[in-house]
Amino acid sequence: MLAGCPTWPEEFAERYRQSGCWEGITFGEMLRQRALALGEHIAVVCGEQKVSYAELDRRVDRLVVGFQQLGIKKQDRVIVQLPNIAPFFDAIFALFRIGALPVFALPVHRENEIVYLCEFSEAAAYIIPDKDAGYDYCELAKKVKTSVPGLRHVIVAGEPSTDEFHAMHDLYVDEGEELQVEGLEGPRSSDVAFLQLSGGTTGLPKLIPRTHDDYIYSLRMSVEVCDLNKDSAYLAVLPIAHNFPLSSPGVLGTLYAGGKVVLARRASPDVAFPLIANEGVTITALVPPLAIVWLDAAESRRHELLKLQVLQVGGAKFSSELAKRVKAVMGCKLQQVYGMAEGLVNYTRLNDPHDITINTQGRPMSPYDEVRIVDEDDNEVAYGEVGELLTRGPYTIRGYYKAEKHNEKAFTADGFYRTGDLASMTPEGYLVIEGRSKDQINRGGDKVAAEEVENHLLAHPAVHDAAVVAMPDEFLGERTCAFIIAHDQAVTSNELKAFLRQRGLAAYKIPDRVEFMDEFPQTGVGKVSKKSLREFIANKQNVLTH
Ligand code: OOB
Repeated sequence: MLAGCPTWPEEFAERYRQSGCWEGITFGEMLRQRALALGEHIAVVCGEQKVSYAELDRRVDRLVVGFQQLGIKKQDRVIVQLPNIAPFFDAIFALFRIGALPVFALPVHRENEIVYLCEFSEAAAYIIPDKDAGYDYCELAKKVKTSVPGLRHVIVAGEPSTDEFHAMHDLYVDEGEELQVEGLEGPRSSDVAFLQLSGGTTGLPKLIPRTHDDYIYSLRMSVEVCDLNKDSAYLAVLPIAHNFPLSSPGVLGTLYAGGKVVLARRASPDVAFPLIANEGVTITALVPPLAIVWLDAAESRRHELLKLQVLQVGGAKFSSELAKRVKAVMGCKLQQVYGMAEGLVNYTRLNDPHDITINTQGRPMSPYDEVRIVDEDDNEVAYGEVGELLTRGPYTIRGYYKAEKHNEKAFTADGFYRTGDLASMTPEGYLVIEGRSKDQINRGGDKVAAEEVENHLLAHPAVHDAAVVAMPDEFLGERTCAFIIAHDQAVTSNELKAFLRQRGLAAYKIPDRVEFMDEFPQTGVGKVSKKSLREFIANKQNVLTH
């Protein structure tokens, strides 16, 4: 097992194995099994390209050898920052087979995040597209490579702009050659398969170690709850490196079920609706702001959505008013999904009564998930009362990667993960998300750690103090407001935003609004009262809009 990854105590591991949660197979084996069973059945559709299960399996083997020839080996970490394109699957399954660990970055991440990920995970390689959505990832990689000398290889799924980088298409060895490569021991199912990025509440993002056993179990349960099979077609519109479209049931769940993954390069109805019609898409997943855009477009375009059976919405709270519109406007079932990259995933079930589907965020997908809702003293509260949600189970991590100190706070002594979400539970066991106790802004599904942005703001010479909070927003649910006490009264909001951009911070973390103050409101013990700041900005917005 990779050092720095806390794992389940043996008695729990034993229970999860005995009860059949953990099947004992790796991702590499899972793909091989599907290829043998399904052969030429289509696994992935990306634009004109259609890849069968057998072909995907062969491509992966050919790439395994290419990666090995570069020196990528078991337990190496490899940053994967790819958009929704077919080579994503070649790359991650090849790494899985070697036992190297993808570290999943999102396409929106920039120099600041990538340099940190490379350094913290001591990455051996970094995989990027050449360009995507008008952004040049080779330029980004050049900057990253200069800052991180230990990064051995940059691999481009596309055309590299410099000879220093490898074109991924050159790394696939010819068919047959892979048979000559020996000594591939591969990982065990209990090994960590990859590292996911956490939404974060601290100054620096945390990495989430997920094992083959635990993640494949989460796929199996998702597939069961979402009723996926060989005839299902899942449209990936959200970036597939994120846990929701990756595994709930997402693209990997679809491959587990033997279905067809359809990749969308853009999330807009103009791109996605024709794909739904032409590829016979049966299920897709959105965050709430996108669901609003789709609902509006669907009013006049319902004929394109006839095959769609299920629309999943999650990542942030979906209001019941919007939830009510889904069936009427889009003609398909709504499924609410409340999950987290750390593990626990909750779904409303496809046959749940309307009232539950509209008003709750679902219930845990596994009978082995343990959830507790507790007050500030960690005592359990009664049904219907609000408290912090704690969870433990066969696919929920026991600790972040190399974060011993933080883990003491983020997990209870008996291994429950403190989600930082405020929830209540109905007598039927369904969860309703009521708010958040963690210092994070949920910007329409994109998570922003207040402390991370505050630290960047504090690096500006004119900033004396900074406090970042959420402000309500009709479209995104929340946006980010930065309160600043400045040394230098001349500094402007635009200057501060430009400063953060210059530091290479991803765009979604740049505050939407900056407010200057002489001093911050304080709590009884003299801490900055973020509650007062949130109220202040919400009131100010109200005054402006009414
Ligand atoms: C998903 O994963 P993350 O890791 O980006 O974010 C997790 C956090 C949760 O702790 C919660 O604060 C929020 O996102 N969240 C929701 C929600 N789904 C996630 N808050 C309210 N309502 C919901 N339906 O976002 C994620 C991972 C797997 C499946 C679905 C979402």
